[in-house]
Amino acid sequence: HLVASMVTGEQVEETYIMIKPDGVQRGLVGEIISRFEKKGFKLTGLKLFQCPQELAEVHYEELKSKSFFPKLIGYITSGPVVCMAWEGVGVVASARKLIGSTNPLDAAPGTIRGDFAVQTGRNVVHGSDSPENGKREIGLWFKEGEVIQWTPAIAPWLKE
Ligand code: IDP
Repeated sequence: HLVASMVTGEQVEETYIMIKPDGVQRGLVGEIISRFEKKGFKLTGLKLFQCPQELAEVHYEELKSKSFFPKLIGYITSGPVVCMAWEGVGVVASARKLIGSTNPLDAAPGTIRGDFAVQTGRNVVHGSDSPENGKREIGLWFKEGEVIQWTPAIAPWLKE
């Protein structure tokens, strides 16, 4: 990985993707996972999880001063979420494109939020906003041993 990425200037990254409680309640789990799978990224972590208040607060600590923060914490802890780690070249920015704008009314059709949501407070899915935050968030949400390194058999059909 490392040598290939240094030669081509392409960086293998990790991102934390989470199906929020509304996505789980609305039966969108399969649909959302499918979009990342079909794109060609590698799933390295996956679990259904009831998020405790403290973890929600740490995950969203940058938004602590916002007026919507208490509601955001209430939303994220209101039911189970699906936690995922995905790996690939440029996966962080690409996943953000697949997810669409924060406000689903601004999100392009074809994106997850564009296709399945109407309000910022119920926008179905989370994706890390930088490679650094991808690593940080995977570290927050997954325990050691829950993220698996593996080689998909189709790898040569996705990257030359
Ligand atoms: P992002 O999820 O697209 O990266 P951020 O600005 O990082 O967007 O906000 C994190 C999450 O906080 C949003 O996905 C959304 O669930 C919630 N949020 C952001 N702004 C608002 C708001 O104005 N009202 C309610 N919830 C908000």
